[in-house]
Amino acid sequence: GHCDTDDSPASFVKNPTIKFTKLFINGEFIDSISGKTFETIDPRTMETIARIAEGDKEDVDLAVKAALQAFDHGPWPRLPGSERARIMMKFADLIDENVEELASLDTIDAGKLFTMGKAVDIPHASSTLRYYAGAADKIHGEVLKMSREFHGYTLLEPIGVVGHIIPWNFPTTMFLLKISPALAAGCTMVVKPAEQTPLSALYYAHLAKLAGIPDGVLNVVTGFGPTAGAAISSHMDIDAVSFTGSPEIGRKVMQAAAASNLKVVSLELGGKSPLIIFDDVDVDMAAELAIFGILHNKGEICVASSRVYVQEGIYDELVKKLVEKAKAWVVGDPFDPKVQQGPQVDKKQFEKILSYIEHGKREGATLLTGGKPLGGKGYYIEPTIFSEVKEEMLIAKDEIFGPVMALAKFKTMEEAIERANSTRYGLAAGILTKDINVANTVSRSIRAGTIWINCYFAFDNDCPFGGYKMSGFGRDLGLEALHKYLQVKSVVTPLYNTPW
Ligand code: TXE
Repeated sequence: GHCDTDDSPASFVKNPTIKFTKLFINGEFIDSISGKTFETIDPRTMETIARIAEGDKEDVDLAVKAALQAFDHGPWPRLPGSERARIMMKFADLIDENVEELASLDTIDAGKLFTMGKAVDIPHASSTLRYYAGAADKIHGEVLKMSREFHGYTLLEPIGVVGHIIPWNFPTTMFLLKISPALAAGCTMVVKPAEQTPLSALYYAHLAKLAGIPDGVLNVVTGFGPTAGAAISSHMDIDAVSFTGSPEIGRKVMQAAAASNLKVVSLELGGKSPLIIFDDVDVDMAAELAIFGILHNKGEICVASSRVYVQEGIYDELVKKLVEKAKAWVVGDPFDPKVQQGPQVDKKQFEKILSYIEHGKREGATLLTGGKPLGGKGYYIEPTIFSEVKEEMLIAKDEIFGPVMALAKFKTMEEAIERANSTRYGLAAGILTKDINVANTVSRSIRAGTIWINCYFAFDNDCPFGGYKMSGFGRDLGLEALHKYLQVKSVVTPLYNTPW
């Protein structure tokens, strides 16, 4: 039910002063060249929080110039890895020291739960920085086994100037997940945060400078996709672009990269992840995990367990529990510690979700619970469950990116594998069973980048994360991600008979 009690936290946290609203280029906060600004909106109140500098192509040019200068002549790529690590560790400490303010910015900007930001998202983001700081002085190539009398070895060099284009659903996680490996590698970069959530990104830029990251290494250009975003993907002096967002824009990023300088592209494009629940599990635990898998972060999560397949033996019992739990799920002000689900990020997403719900009804799926906005102010939507969902329905095919579960019944493991794979996405999958043979078979049969067995959302800095199929390519996190930002150079010299 709706919850509007509002007892904690303190009001200064709920109404943070917005300190940074300008572009961060070459170590300075500056206005956009055009002087234009855009509004960032609080999805709880639908009111403007602040006006933010609107970067466009010329501003991206300026940021890339600074990044190129910092790459070609600045200290960052030339520092010993241990020195980059020291500065990154300091950056991480500053994030921890400002955890409340940062969590608060993401709550007002994205409608995210404050308690979750403070306890999980922000501390995890600083841990990501520390993970890659720890790798910064361990980046090295190998000695090659040459077939003739040559000495050959590889050098791992930073790829150059990197562009990061990120979405709004995890403003903090996305920002740190992209910049941390690139910083460790010795790259310089331009980040374009999503237009819905620019606030924390600018705060991170400020903290990076305080930590001692040299000017020009980390630039943040706030603005819109078709202007600032497209200027990054088509820039001639950006060597690699890392994008997280929709498949539609991922395609555009790749096209722009191809049409310009053939920059290296990596894409993370969301998913329609199946959670497969077998007969032998604890039904209550399974229901808990399935509900969390779709309702966490209001369903605005690329690995949401948006398709739930339940084996017939426990189907009726599980469905009953799912509906009970969905009805008890608390939707309301994300600052309230009792609340489990805040508002959707903006009007566009809110309307998109509601239109998928209408599709679901028209396509003949059974609406078990939810299906409506909460009413009143703010982009709140009821936790929604559809059953009898078939793979050919739109609500089973498309990423809804909201609190909408698509439920289906299955008989055999083979059927579950087949149906779980019948999607163009391949980001993640969950398997709940006590049978090790089933877990092993299914995990190897699902075409997805991450498989969670008897858990869900079990992210770790050391776990590479990314997609199969149309969920994209390239990996974030893990040592794997470091290699997106490194070039391999082979160096060869004669062993004995130098000709002079
Ligand atoms: O994404 P966009 P939107 C999915 C999710 C969601 C849908 C639409 O299903 O409902 O996408 O969300 C920038 N050149 N995901 O419209 O447009 C844009 O400014 C370069 C899944 O917000 O892809 C923002 O910074 N950049 C996902 C970023 O791309 C451009 C997370 C993402 O926005 C651009 C978000 C252009 N032409 C949405 N146009 C995930 N993988 O987790 C826009 N952008």
